[in-house]
Amino acid sequence: MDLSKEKLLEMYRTMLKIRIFEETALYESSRGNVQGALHLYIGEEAVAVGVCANLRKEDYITSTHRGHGHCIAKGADVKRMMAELFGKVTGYCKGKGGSMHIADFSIGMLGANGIVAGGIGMATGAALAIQMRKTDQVTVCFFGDGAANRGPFHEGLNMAAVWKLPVVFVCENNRYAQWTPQEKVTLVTDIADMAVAYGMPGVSVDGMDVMAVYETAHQAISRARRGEGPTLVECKTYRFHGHSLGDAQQYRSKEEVAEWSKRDPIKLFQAFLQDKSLLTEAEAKQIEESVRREIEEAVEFASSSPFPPPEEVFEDVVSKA
Ligand SMILES: Cc1ncc(C[n+]2csc(CCOP(=O)(O)OP(=O)(O)O)c2C)c(N)n1
Ligand SMILES: [Mg+2]
Repeated sequence: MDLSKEKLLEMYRTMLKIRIFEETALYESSRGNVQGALHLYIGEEAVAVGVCANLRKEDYITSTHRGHGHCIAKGADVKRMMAELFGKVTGYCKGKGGSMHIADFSIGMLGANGIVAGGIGMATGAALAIQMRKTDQVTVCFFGDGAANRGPFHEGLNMAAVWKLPVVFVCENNRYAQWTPQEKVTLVTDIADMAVAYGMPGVSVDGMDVMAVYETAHQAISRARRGEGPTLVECKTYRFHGHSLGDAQQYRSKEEVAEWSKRDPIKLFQAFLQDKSLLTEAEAKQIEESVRREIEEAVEFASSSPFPPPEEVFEDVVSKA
């Protein structure tokens, strides 16, 4: 696949941006500045970036409880994201939603989602809307291996296949649903094999390799854009941190984490770019410094923004007292 140097470096920068955003959020959480839960995407950056590098601004994505990477890869503003984590009025949900409710319709980011598999029905519906409007947009639905065992997975994939909807289902198989290993709850090794049940193509790809993800997603997204229907893409990946903050991680060994960490997707991509003489050590450092500055500015923005005023506590919420 022929991608320009500019595009490849942009992908590299976005992966770093996700990583540094989250490392910073974790640090700020330890200082008491983040309100609510944090599910870190660290280790899985190649999936969001490899997929979203194929998307246009007007395309849609749906996300999960582990959504920062999807938001950033689709072009969300890290200042408003950080402010949302800090519970500030300048955040995406005016500080009332937190990490799991970030959405930005202006860039087609239809929402993180605290309900496991909740995005599958939304993505299918958004794809139906595209089909009815007869545009060539596509929807990408990100979800986890755990979500593949919930009812909406069956309903969404079946309907999307039958109606040939322009949607790509991207399963981020990080081997665990909270503390439950995949093999305890799913007897197929490759979740991509489940696609057979719906009559759609299913492809399994190395989710630590951003170029492999890009190429696989490219095929699936192009197919959807041509009106040929959905694909199930399974990305084999791994989260380097616990499920969320305070996870003692007794369900996996330190050795297992260390083994997967050797295939850190950012380091792999850096090595790939250096091997192709597309990135020097000095350029890598420069990119990292510029990303660090951008995230520092986001923290400054979040810190200096006010909390929502108490008199607005019942505004923007679904139910009122
Ligand atoms: C319907 C529903 N059931 C249970 C939960 C609690 N819960 C939150 S995340 C999670 C695990 C999800 O695993 P997976 O889909 O593999 O995503 P991952 O966390 O690995 O990214 C569970 C069970 C929930 N949020 N929603
Ligand atoms: Mg999982």
